[in-house]
Amino acid sequence: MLFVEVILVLLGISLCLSEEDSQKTPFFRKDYKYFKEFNAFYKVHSLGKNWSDALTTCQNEGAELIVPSTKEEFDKILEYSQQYFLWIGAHDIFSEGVFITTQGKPLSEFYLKWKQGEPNNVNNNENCLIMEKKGYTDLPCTHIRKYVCKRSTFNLTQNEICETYDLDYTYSSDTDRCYKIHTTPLTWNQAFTSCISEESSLVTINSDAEAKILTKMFAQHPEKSLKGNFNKAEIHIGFNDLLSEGIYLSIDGMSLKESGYDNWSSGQPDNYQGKEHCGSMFRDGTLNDIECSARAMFVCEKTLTTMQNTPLKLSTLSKLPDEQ
Ligand SMILES: [Ca+2]
Ligand SMILES: [Ca+2]
Ligand SMILES: [Ca+2]
Ligand SMILES: [Ca+2]
Repeated sequence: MLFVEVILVLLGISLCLSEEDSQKTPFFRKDYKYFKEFNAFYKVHSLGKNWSDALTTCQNEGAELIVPSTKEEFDKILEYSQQYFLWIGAHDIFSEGVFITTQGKPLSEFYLKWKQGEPNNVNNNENCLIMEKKGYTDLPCTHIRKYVCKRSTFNLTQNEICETYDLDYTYSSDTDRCYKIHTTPLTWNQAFTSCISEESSLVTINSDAEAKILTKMFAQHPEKSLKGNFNKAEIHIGFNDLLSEGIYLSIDGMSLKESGYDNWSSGQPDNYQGKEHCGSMFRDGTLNDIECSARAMFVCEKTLTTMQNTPLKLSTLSKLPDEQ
C-alpha cells in the first residue's frame, strides 16, 4: 500500500513539473508585457509617431503594429494602453478602400468595427487606421498618434543565453556578453538607434579581447561578399566627439583610455575635412573617426542581466535633493 502511495506521489510531482514546464512563459523582451489570454506580448508606445514610423519602430523591436484579432483583445488594448486613439497595422495604401494588414491579410479576417461614418477617405488622403472605443477610423498616415506593438508567441524563438528571441546574437565567454553584427549598412546615428531598439547598445571596445571578437565577426563578411555602395572597410563603434570637438568619449561617457581600448590607426583621428565626429574600427582592429552620415555595418552588444549594475530607479530620480 505504502509503495502504491509513493508511486502516486511521485507521479503527482512529475505531472506538476511537466505542467509547469509546458506553461513556462516564453521570453520576448523586458519592455513587453505578456497577456496569457491572447498568447502575445504588448508594448505601449506613448511617444506618438506617424503611421509609417510607428510600424518601423514595432518591426525594429521584433514585433508588429497591432491589429486586434478579437473584441476582447481590442477592449483589453484600449484599457491597458490608457489611450483614446492608437494606430493599428492596417491600411488601404495599395488600393483605395481595400484595407489590409501590414502582413498583407484582409482586415476582415481580424476584429473589424468601423466608427460611424468611417472609413470616409476625406480629401482622398486617409489611408491609415486608428482604433478607438467606437471603432476604426481612417486618417492621413502623416498624423501623429500613439501605438501598441504586438508579438504573438507563434514561432517565437528563444535565445536563452543571450536573453533575447533574436538568434543572431552570439555569446562570447571572453567578455561574458552577446554580440550581433548588422550587415545592412546604416549611418552611425541609425546604428546607435537600431541597437537600442534591440535592447542592446552600439558596441564599445573595452579590451583587446573584445577588439579581437569584433575583428573576427567583421572578417566573416569580407568586402567582396558585400553588395551595394557603402563603406565596407570599417564598422561603426560606440564612441564619438559629438559633445565636444576632439574629445572622444564612448557612448557610456568614458574616454577611450578609461574604456579600455584606444588603439587608433596611424594618423587617426584626423577629423578629415573637419567632418569626422563618429567612431569606427578598421578590419585590423584599429580605430578611426569617420563621418557620422557614412553608412557602414555595425555590431550591437548585449549586457546580460547577471552582470548589469542596479538600474537607477524612477523613485530615486523623483527624490532629487532640490525637489524635496
Ligand atoms: Ca483611403
Ligand atoms: Ca476618415
Ligand atoms: Ca564592450
Ligand atoms: Ca579619420
